[in-house]
Amino acid sequence: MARKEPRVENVDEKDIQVTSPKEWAAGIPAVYHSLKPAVQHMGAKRALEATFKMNQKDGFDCPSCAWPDPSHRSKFEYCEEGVKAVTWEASPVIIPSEFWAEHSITELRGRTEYWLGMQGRLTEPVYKPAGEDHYRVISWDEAFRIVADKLNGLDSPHEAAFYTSGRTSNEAAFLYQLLVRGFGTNNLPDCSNMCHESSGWAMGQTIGIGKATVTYDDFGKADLIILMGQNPGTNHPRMLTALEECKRNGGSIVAVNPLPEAGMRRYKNPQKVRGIAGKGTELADQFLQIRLGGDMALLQAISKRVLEAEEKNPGTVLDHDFLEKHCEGLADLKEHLVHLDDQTVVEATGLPIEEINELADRYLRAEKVIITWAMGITQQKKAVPTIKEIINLLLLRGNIGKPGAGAAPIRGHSNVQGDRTMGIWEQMPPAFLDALGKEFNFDPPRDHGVDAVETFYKMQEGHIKVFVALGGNLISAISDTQFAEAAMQKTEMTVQISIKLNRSHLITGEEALILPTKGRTEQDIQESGPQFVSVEDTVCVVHASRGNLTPVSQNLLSEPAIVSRLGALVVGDRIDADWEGYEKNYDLIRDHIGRVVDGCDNYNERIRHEGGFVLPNGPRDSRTFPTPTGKAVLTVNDLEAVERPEGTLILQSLRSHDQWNTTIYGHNDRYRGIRGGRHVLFMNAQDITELGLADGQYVDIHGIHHDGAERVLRKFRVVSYPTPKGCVAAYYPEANVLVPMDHVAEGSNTPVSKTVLVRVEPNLDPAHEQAEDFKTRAPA
Ligand SMILES: Nc1nc2c(c(=O)[nH]1)N[C@H]1C(S)=C(S)[C@@H](COP(=O)(O)OP(=O)(O)OC[C@H]3O[C@@H](n4cnc5c(=O)[nH]c(N)nc54)[C@H](O)[C@@H]3O)O[C@H]1N2
Ligand SMILES: Nc1nc2c(c(=O)[nH]1)N[C@H]1C(S)=C(S)[C@@H](COP(=O)(O)OP(=O)(O)OC[C@H]3O[C@@H](n4cnc5c(=O)[nH]c(N)nc54)[C@H](O)[C@@H]3O)O[C@H]1N2
Ligand code: SF4
Ligand SMILES: [Mo]
Repeated sequence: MARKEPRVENVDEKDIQVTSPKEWAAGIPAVYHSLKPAVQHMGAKRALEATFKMNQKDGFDCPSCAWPDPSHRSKFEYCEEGVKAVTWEASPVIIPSEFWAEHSITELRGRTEYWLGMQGRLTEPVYKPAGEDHYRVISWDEAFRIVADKLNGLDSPHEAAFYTSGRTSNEAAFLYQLLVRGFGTNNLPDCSNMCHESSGWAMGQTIGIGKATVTYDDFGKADLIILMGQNPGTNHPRMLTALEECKRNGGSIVAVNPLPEAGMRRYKNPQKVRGIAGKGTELADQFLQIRLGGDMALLQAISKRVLEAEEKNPGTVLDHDFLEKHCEGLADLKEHLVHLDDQTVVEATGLPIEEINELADRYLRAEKVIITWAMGITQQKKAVPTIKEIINLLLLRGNIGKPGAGAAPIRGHSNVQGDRTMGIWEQMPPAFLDALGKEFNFDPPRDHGVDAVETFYKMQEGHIKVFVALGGNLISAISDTQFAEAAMQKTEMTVQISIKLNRSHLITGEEALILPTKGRTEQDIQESGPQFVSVEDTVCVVHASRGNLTPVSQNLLSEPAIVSRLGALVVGDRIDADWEGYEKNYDLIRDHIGRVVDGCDNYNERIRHEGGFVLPNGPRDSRTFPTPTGKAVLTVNDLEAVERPEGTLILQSLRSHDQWNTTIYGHNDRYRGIRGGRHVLFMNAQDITELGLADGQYVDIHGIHHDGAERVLRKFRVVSYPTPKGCVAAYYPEANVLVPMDHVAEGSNTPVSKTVLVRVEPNLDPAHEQAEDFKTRAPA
């Protein structure tokens, strides 16, 4: 394919513009904005080929988020974000061989993630020898040999860590964990460690399974959906269609969020005439503008009101039959919540008591309730107990295991849930390891491996010497950027299997390699013919995904091919694996999956059914709870206030509308009214005044932590925004500099990216003292 030049605009943070935040999401502007870049970069033909196959039964799974497809699909089962993801991946712009001689690694480190991503697709394996500052192109054989020799030369397999990001297919993930365990370690950190790990722990300990207990159709059947700590308008856009369906069927929706996110207010469905012409559907019936970290108190307050209502009208409020048959712990929970006082709740949540009462009334009136949540809940110090409180509230009225009701952690990466099902976890349970060992005739390691945060401590201590990543951009995604980069640079070798350039390729070990791979959208033809892969969505539906575009280069290997070739050299015949065969025919991988992974029997056959199949889920299907006692557990959790000393603020880090995690598509955050920049700090107007600052002023944001280390982000613009007093927000991954590595959720070790203590000071750089060029929003 002919090289096309990347078009990279020069983004000057000085020209940032701010207007009022939007009240609605999607509709015509969204479709227009989404199609424009696709057509510009890809050419109309390739763009159309891509979008028409996205999320169709014979096409590829949208590589963006994990939101499910309805069983009746329209011709346009995609959203703006999906189109952006596909465009970013499938644009036929490639990095030429000369690039590596022209740019030193040091120079590239000065570039932004946006610039790096816009250079185009990686198509050749490259290698940076020790002591050099440039990558150079090498052959695939050389690349595999260098990595294998290094791994095989380690004193212990635990000196290597193997990261996975959640776009990886089930087939690649299964082979990868086999390679790692065959090699002899459980060091399998993944993006989930930073994402829904807290959900997995809390749900595992209470209902016995860390996955959503709802199906797609349940959203349309619910009387009430409570969305907590989630911004679906940007991060799961087609979820708004499911919410709209709930409303059309007479259900109501409540959003609990510090920010009035656009999609929560009004939604214009781009696939419906009324969405384009009308005002759209009002989605949220109630919006509770909660303080950062206040959710646990809110949930306890609602549960307490449920229990009080039962006291008043015995036998009519709780689902006694369900509680007796299927649950334990009710008495302790009752006893605990009696002592909760309203004052504590009001302080923690910042919510008027009337709003809390209103939500309790809504909950009591509804027969079928779904609670959904995402990063606003999971990336908190008390995330695990908070999610346990979600489960408590649901269990009290039997809202698990019946139509239109359930617990719904909304996953991020398109296959992050499938990767876990396939064994990507540093702590897979013994039953899985037994089955794996039996299938491949070896003894898998049993000691738990390291998670994402632990990986960095082990690197810093010199215990992890080789780092391999199957996708992702861990150095930008993890907390404490300075600490993390220093730790990564202590390793002896870093190996990144990637589709595009990112910062993780530039913060390297002594030696480093980049192995380019095919994307989800691209055809994958092997010796036995065209191949497909499979993925699992947020509601446990497993289905096939077939790329249809011509790969941007014929030199690319698929992820399963890369992992098999490494497996042959690193593990070889130490286990009974047909490494050569897997690459030729992915059915062979699926045969193993069918025998090893719970719920995947006859995988090859069932994955070929139209629309795939649904994995079993005890709580959802039959109110069977795979806990040690066979019962769902109501838990007692102690509240702890988020401390905010005078003069400090609590910062959350979040996603803009123009990014995919660490991938920056552009510099606008349309729904929040930001154009042309990302270096902004959203702040409550009263805080701005009290701190003697002005809207639009440049400030420095200092992290405050007991270790006293300097963590600072300089020259960010203050943007007056409807966020609760004391709570500020900035974009991830820029804000990761401020999150201390040991600031993690209790129990799940997930970085607490949503409550970081900071201090804000005027930036004293004379050139920026005045913010005259700042275009403030017109008064609302
Ligand atoms: N376009 C796009 N789609 C994506 C992604 C992307 O980057 N871009 N990322 C994917 C991934 S991996 C994930 S995990 C998901 C993330 O999806 P989200 O969880 O929606 O992502 P965030 O931007 O982190 O937004 C967190 C939301 O929680 C709110 N929040 C923060 N703190 C609190 C709190 O203490 N309490 C409550 N109640 N709310 C709070 C924030 O205001 C914000 O609305 O999206 C996935 N989809
Ligand atoms: N402060 C803060 N930190 C956070 C978060 C937050 O909200 N705040 N969110 C956390 C969350 S929820 C997550 S999930 C993590 C995300 O952490 P990661 O999953 O590590 O990061 P991504 O940005 O999703 O990874 C993007 C890279 O993946 C590669 N890639 C894309 N598609 C493919 C593919 O098909 N194959 C391969 N091999 N590579 C591919 C590309 O090279 C791209 O640069 O970040 C976490 N970090
Ligand atoms: S909602 Fe998520 S999976 Fe669906 S099209 Fe949009 S980005 Fe893709
Ligand atoms: Mo995520």
